[in-house]
Amino acid sequence: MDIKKIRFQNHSDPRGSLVVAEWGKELPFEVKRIYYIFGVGGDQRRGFHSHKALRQVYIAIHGSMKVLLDDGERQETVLLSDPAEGLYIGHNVWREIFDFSEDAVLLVLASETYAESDYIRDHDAFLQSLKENK
Ligand code: T46
Repeated sequence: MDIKKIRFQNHSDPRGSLVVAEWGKELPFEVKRIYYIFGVGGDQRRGFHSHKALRQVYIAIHGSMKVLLDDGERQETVLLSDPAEGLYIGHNVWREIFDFSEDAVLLVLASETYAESDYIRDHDAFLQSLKENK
C-alpha cells in the first residue's frame, strides 16, 4: 500500500516546539493546497473516497483521529496523534477518517489543487478502477 508515516524536524526548546516539513526532505511532493478539518463530532466519519492522482500528507496538528486505509487487497488503520508526524497517502488508496477527538484538528497538505473529477466516492467503483489499471 502506498502509505508511510513521516517524521518531521522537531525543534523543541524551553520556549516550545517548532516542527518543519520541507519539500525534498520530509515532503515527497510540492504542496499546491492546504486545508484543515476541525469540529468533527465524535461519531462522524469523513473521507470514503480514493484519489486518482492526488497525493496527500495528513497531520494531526491537535488531538487525534484514526484513518482506515484500503488498497483493495488489504486494510490498515493508523492512529494520528503526534503533530511532529505525518501520514503520506499515495493515489488509489481508499480512506475513511473517524474517531476524531473533540479537540482534533487535521491539517492536510495536498499535491494538487482541488478537482472533484479526481475523486472516486463509491467503493465498488474504486475496486473496479484498480482492476482496470492493473
Ligand atoms: C481527504 C479528507 C481528509 C473544496 O471545495 N475544496 C477542497 O480543497 C476540499 C478538500 C473540499 N472542498 C469542498 C467539497 C465539499 O463540498 O468541501 C466540501 C467537503 O469536502 P469532502 O466531503 O470531500 O470532505 P472529506 O472530509 O470527506 O474529505 C476531505 C478531502 O476531500 C479528502 O481529499 O483526504 O478531507
